[in-house]
Amino acid sequence: MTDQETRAGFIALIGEPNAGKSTLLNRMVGAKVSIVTHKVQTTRARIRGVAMAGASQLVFVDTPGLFRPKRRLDRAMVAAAWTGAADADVVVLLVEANRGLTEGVEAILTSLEEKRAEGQPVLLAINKIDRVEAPKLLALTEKMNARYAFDGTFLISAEKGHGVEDLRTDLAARVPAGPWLYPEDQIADLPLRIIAAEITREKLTLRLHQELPYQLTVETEKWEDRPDGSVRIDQLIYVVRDGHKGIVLGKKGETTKAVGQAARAEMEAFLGHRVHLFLQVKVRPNWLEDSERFDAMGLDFKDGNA
Ligand SMILES: Nc1nc2c(ncn2[C@@H]2O[C@H](COP(=O)(O)OP(=O)(O)OP(=O)(O)O)[C@@H](O)[C@H]2O)c(=O)[nH]1
Ligand SMILES: [Mg+2]
Repeated sequence: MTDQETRAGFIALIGEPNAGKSTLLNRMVGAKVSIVTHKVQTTRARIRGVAMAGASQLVFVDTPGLFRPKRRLDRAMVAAAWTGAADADVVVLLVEANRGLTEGVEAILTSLEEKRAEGQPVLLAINKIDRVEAPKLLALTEKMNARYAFDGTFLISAEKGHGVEDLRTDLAARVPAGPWLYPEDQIADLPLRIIAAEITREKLTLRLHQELPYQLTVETEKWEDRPDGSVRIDQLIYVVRDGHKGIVLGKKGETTKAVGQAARAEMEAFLGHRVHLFLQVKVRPNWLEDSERFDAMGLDFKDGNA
């Protein structure tokens, strides 16, 4: 270490579903630790990724999208997101440039006004700027800042990387002085079995349509390191209906097979060694009301109480 004073802190990324929170976390960390899809409600629990900025360690907390929850899982997800914000040293609100100040963003700002801790900085990151013209960005920046007293505004493209380094530099100065919270080479604070389950859930979400991804969950059942350096991973895909099982399996099991291949390739890249992945689909009509499933996802079942 240099003689520079070290700093470290938690930065919560909040926003509507699909705003690009997980994409930003991955870009900050420089590796894919949180899954990303084009669909809303991809992230279900808080995911911590660790990034460095000079002598500052930035622990980014990716959160589920904030929306008006209807079901138990929704409520638990939204509660997890607000807990992430409450525990953070800095909050970054992501807003999509092309959508602007939507009703959903308005609702988040109203909640932020109530929930924001004394002195907690809130930054605005207008994301997906690669999709809109510059004059629109200026107007949105003004409109957002008229609505809420942000401590800073950043125009970014989490996907392309524009503006991300400016945000990183700003955050590096905002986190409190103190020792680092994680070893310098750690990139995520999430058990490997959960990361592996999330990878499979991402591939399923990308392949399946409509409500189905929402109604399934993936758990790693067994993790066996083999003497030859490879690992055997057994996972269960829980669905709520027989019909869903058929869809997840596909004709002659081809959907599960394709999902398994894509997931295995990504796990191998992440882990740096060979993976033997075994997927099994189980019908569990009540998994969405099953506290064990919530525990496995890292959610609090009671947070889902109506
Ligand atoms: N064009 C463009 N697309 C982006 C950008 N950032 C994210 N996306 C896309 O937006 C979609 C949603 O990204 P995510 O990172 O999964 O969004 P999220 O906010 O984590 O979504 P939830 O987990 O559902 O709340 C994906 O298809 C991303 O590729 C960006 O800067 N530009
Ligand atoms: Mg996400």
